[in-house]
Amino acid sequence: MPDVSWALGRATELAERGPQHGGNPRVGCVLLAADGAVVSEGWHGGAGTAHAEAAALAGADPARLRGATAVVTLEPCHHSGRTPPCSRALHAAGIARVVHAVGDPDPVASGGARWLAGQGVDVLTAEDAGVPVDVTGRAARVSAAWVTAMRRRRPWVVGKSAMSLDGRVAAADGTSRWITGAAARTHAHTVRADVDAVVVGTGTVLTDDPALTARRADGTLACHQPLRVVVGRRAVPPGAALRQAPGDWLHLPTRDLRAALDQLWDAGVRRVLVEGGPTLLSRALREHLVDELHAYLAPVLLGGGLPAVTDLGVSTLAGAPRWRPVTTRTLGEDLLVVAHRPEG
Ligand code: AOF
Ligand code: ZN
Repeated sequence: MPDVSWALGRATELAERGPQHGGNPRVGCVLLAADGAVVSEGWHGGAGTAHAEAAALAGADPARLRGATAVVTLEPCHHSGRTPPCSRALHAAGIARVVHAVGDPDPVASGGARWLAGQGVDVLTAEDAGVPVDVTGRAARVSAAWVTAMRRRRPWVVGKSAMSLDGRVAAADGTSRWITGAAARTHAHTVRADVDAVVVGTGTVLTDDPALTARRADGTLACHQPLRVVVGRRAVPPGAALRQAPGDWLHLPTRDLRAALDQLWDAGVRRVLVEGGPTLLSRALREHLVDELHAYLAPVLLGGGLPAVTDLGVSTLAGAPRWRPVTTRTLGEDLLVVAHRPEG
């Protein structure tokens, strides 16, 4: 009996190799022969490249696929997009059983599970296949941001702030460079390189004049550059650094962040990093538009200055939203706390 739980754990690891930018989910796939041996594995390397199932099938000995089980983190697609449908490819290869962790919420691509079942393939959710909840949970988390964005039809929003231990992003005189150290700043650039768009307010452009490109520790540009977006009514000065830096940028002259996100969604943006400053981040939080928070905490105390977040309408502790911590890690002398918003 193939160990489907192990295979789903492995498929999750494989999925994590894929990018979070580009508009497609991270997906991993393990093909198991009837005797439980691994036939092959695959993952999705980003929009326009082979899907996880197709990648796994491509690496398999066709003779070993008759009666095999495909274990996938996401329901196989059933559409011809940039690549052919995985549902048909799995069926054509003779796969007898498909186990998937979560359904595909994309109305254009979904339907693979039902179609495969109609062809006589044994289609099971991971839960129905008896996979432990912690393994299924990890498999679901690998594409959760993308799934949530698809369901809501708005980009997944990561809000970032680099602050002192007492929650300030600038000292009383406005100085803010640099609160966090090199390791934290390098990490923030890897996050920039894995989103579709980075969003800042006009205030940040005027005070910090950021280039907003994704750079490596040595200063060279990362392979993937996010679309750089400035939101707000004030003009972007002709000499602004972001105008000089390579890559696309966009000014959305509105205060309506929700409308800006809708516009970005229509342009194919699925994952956004709201980088600042505190005015924009606070507004995004107030409007419940932030899904994931990245708080970089530096061991410095300012005792005054500009707070990272203001005016959330919280008047008593019991009324304060408690975010769900996802990970905590040290970066040099700094600490990074990643948390998801309470409602999921
Ligand atoms: C899968 N396996 O590895 C991925 C899936 O434009 P395409 O052809 O890349 O299709 C994108 C859609 O396919 C995407 O919106 C999602 O519904 C599904 N992604 N499906 O079976 C994969 N990446
Ligand atoms: Zn597919």
